[in-house]
Amino acid sequence: MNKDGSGVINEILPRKNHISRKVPRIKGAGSRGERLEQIVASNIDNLVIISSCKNPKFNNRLIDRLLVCAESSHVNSVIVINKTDLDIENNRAGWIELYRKIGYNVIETSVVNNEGIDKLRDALNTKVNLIWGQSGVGKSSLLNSIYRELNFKVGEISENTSKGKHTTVTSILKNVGKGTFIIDTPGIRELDPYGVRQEDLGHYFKDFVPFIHDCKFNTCTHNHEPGCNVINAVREKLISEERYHGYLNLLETIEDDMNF
Ligand SMILES: Nc1nc2c(ncn2[C@@H]2O[C@H](COP(=O)(O)OP(=O)(O)OP(=O)(O)O)[C@@H](O)[C@H]2O)c(=O)[nH]1
Ligand SMILES: [Mg+2]
Ligand SMILES: [Zn+2]
Repeated sequence: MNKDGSGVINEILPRKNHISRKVPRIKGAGSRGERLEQIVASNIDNLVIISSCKNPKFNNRLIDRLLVCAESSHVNSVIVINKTDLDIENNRAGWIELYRKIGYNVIETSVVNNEGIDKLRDALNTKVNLIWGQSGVGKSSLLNSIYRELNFKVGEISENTSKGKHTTVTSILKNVGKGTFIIDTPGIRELDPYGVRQEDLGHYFKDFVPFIHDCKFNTCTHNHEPGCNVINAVREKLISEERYHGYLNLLETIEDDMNF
């Protein structure tokens, strides 16, 4: 309890799940050393992954990393592609098709055009929602447009880098009524899932799962092994090459850091 009487713990509820990551590296500290688990939130129903079409540019690699966090924690994910008003060429279409085909709920939104806001509200309704994504993608803006009373601080985008300026600096949980909770979080700079072993990573790529069991070795990491059915599926275009490259990129990070 704090001196002013606030912050009382009434009851500790059982933890049905938790979302975690490796503690981010300190800038300039090098890549050596153990990276501990940072628990971001517990008892989550939805990991709401916010991305943007532009400013900052669409980042499918980060989406894939966030999906691994959700899958490995058995948490449902919702993918939001925001700022559709800036994507006049409709570059997002292929990505939307890809993630929907895998089975994810993908919602297109624009705070400017008020597009998809009702759909997003419905997806969050009666759930505990962790809102996660890069700085500047519009996490706080989207929450403000769904729940007018929130009035979260919204930042601008740097003209030079098209990136956000880390406006939200601490995670905030709010009860927005009818059993709906939202957690707005600061923008992610880097994200390494915690406690995921090389031989398990493939299981967290939902589109790989139907193929994994026919790999020659049951410890297959789908990288170089002979008789790998995931590699076959990529060749036959049954798995997207982009997803496979995202997988290899993550596999390498896990290899780099044996301490988890
Ligand atoms: N064009 C356009 N701009 C948007 C949209 N949504 C948000 N923005 C702008 O994007 C900028 C960043 O929005 P924020 O809501 O602060 O982004 P955030 O994800 O909360 O960023 P951090 O708190 O830094 O992690 C602001 O200038 C918003 O006005 C959108 O749908 N379209
Ligand atoms: Mg914010
Ligand atoms: Zn394999």
